[in-house]
Amino acid sequence: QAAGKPLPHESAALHVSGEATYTDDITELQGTLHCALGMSQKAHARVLDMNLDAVRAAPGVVAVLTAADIPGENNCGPVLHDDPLLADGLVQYLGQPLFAVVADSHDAARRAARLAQVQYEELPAILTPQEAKAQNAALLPPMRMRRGDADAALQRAPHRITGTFECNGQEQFYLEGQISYAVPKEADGIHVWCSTQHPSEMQMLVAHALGWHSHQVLVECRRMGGGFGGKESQSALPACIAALCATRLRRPVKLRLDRDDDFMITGKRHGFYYEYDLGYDDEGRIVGVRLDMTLRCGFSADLSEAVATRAVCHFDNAYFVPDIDVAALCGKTHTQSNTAFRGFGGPQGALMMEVLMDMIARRLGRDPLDVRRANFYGIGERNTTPYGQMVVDNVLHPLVAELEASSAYRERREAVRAFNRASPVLRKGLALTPVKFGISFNVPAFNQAGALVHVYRDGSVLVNHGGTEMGQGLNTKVAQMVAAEFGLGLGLGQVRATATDTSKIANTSATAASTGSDLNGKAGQDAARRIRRRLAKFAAERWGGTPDAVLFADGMVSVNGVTKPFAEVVDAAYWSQVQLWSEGFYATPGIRWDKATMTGKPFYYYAYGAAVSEVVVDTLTGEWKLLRADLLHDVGQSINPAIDVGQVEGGFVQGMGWLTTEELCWNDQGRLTTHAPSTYKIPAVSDCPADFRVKLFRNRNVKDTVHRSKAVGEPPLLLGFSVYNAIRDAVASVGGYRREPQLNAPATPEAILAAVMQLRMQEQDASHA
Ligand code: MTE
Ligand code: LUZ
Ligand code: MOS
Repeated sequence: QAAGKPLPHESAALHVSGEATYTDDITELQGTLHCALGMSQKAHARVLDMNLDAVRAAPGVVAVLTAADIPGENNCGPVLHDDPLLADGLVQYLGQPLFAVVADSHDAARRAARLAQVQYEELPAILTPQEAKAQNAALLPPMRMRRGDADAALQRAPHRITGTFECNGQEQFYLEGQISYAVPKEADGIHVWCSTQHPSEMQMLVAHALGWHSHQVLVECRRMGGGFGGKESQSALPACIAALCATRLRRPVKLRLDRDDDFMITGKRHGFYYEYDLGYDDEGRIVGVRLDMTLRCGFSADLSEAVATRAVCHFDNAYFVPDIDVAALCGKTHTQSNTAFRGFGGPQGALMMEVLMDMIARRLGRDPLDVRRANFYGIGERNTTPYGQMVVDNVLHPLVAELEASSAYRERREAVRAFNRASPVLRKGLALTPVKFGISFNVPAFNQAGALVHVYRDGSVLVNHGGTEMGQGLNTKVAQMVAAEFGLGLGLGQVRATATDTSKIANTSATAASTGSDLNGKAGQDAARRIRRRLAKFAAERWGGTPDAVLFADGMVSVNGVTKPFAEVVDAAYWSQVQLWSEGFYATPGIRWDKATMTGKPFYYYAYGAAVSEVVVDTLTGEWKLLRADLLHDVGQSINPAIDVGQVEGGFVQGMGWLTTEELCWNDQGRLTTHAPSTYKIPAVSDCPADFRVKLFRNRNVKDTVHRSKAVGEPPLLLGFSVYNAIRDAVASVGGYRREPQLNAPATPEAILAAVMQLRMQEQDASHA
């Protein structure tokens, strides 16, 4: 009964009443101290002297710790060991933590942290991906994926476009900032409550920082107030520093980053710089591409290698590219170390392709949808990706056809053209963009998960799994899958999910790559099935019939004409010494990846979707508004349509924010000048279109996923491209659709206005000539 129903999020009532407990809401133990970080004021410098006397003397200060006070490894980098907890002699970005202050209040700690007197010897800083590329400043070996002969294809292509493009990064802006609360336990143990997508990684990094074993560290997270990738690796800094201070002082220590500090210290989505060379034929079909991408990685590697890999594997998006040569450079910049953000490089790869699609269409004077269709992966032919995986589950043809009709795309294209002919100042734009997103961690081993299900004697069920809840509804979905096995619902006294806890499930993967419900749903189902099999065997022995014939439905267990409440059967089984709890495990089959050749089968399946957006742009001010958006997204057979629609809407709006209003600016000193909601603008409720039509595509995963569902967390973010492309379409109307707007992402009003003015000037020049 529970599977496939639009049930409310398990914590919905707690979220709206304010009762939901986040890390900062945990009742503080007596003697709790508060930590704040002192930050570098230079982007790249040697620290000549750090005078912390005034910090130590400040009111309320209990201790000040520096790199020298770290007993274990001074690192919180998840892959390479290049991410110091506290800078040790060298600073590599403005905002880098230099020391930790522990005081009796959060405010006292923050005030004291500003009193340090630091002398620097400044070093040259690299502040943009272009500079990193020019200086060949790379954090990792360059990456390259090739199929066929791109150069030969470009030579023979009837048409060619070359140029450069840029997209900026994006701050995760989780409503709950990074936070950890560390409490020392007996015999060198520590319990860390941490807002994290990756408790097992936090456990390991805390152990390394303390020079301890993993079994001494317990990390727990009931829920996050959003993660969006920002708490996949970078929850480690607060976790390790809080743990360090707590073990040193033998008192509970909380480290909560203030919003500004969170912006200044933690990494964001990678901004990209692209150089492209594209060949196409008269139909608009791509013949060959050469693409060179440079990532703004920041000062350390973090997850950038996997991000770059996903970017390279998503440049194709929905399209077959016969001859291709894509390179990616993990550029080192002296800025925050960029990290996971919803889509994990996929959006940056696919955005370039979607911009190119519109360029081809404009040059050929064809409708962009026709050009896109001509390039779609085929069914049966033209269906192998550049990395060698066959696209066997393509639903783009029917999906896009359905959206084209339901959104009245053709009629509205005509209407937009007619409107623009009659409107000198306000210009409308329309775009349909598709998405194909690969599901699985591109590090094959990470595709595993565990769960622990307890059935108590009263028939109530407690579910624990290795995934984390960040608002996306994972606990609800896993509880639904477990409830379904027992014929229960999610009501009171039935199935309840508990906090993620490293002492319950070991060696978990990050809740990331949208795989949370695929992996943990299967693991939870596995655990529940083991218990159910035991219950069925018991019931058949007690009441007759075969175990296979035992039915679990509507809170009852039936066999051989006997029907009993679930709780009664459970209690009877207990008295017959039946084990009523179980672990469960799942590993995605068949994932392969060869890093050297960049080929394999990195994805279990693909999720698809498409969106149509219509905007109106004021060409005198650059302001714009999204008038209507139609979204059609494939989640396979939905476990919970209410939650899935929420994910699709949220992803779309977050993608729109990235490409339009959210702008990260660093000044020439490397200081991030947009570090608070006053200067960094995420979309608000009022930015949602008044006419917002969101539908789930009727589908069933061809792969054996839990309930035949598909992952939904990240793919809809790419639907936001349609807003950006619609803005470009509106701007292009100023040049009679003959010229390409010079418009990078984000398309802020300033950038839109500049692009409009440039087109107007070009038009004037052309008419004078
Ligand atoms: N939805 C909410 N409400 N909050 C979040 O932080 N993170 C996104 C997505 N949806 C996020 C979210 C990201 S980056 C990922 S990878 C997935 O949720 C992770 O959860 P899942 O794998 O269970 O879908
Ligand atoms: N790969 C991926 C990863 O595709 N998505 C992720 O979130 C991720 N995280 C860590 C390592 N590889
Ligand atoms: Mo999501 S970026 O994979 O945490």
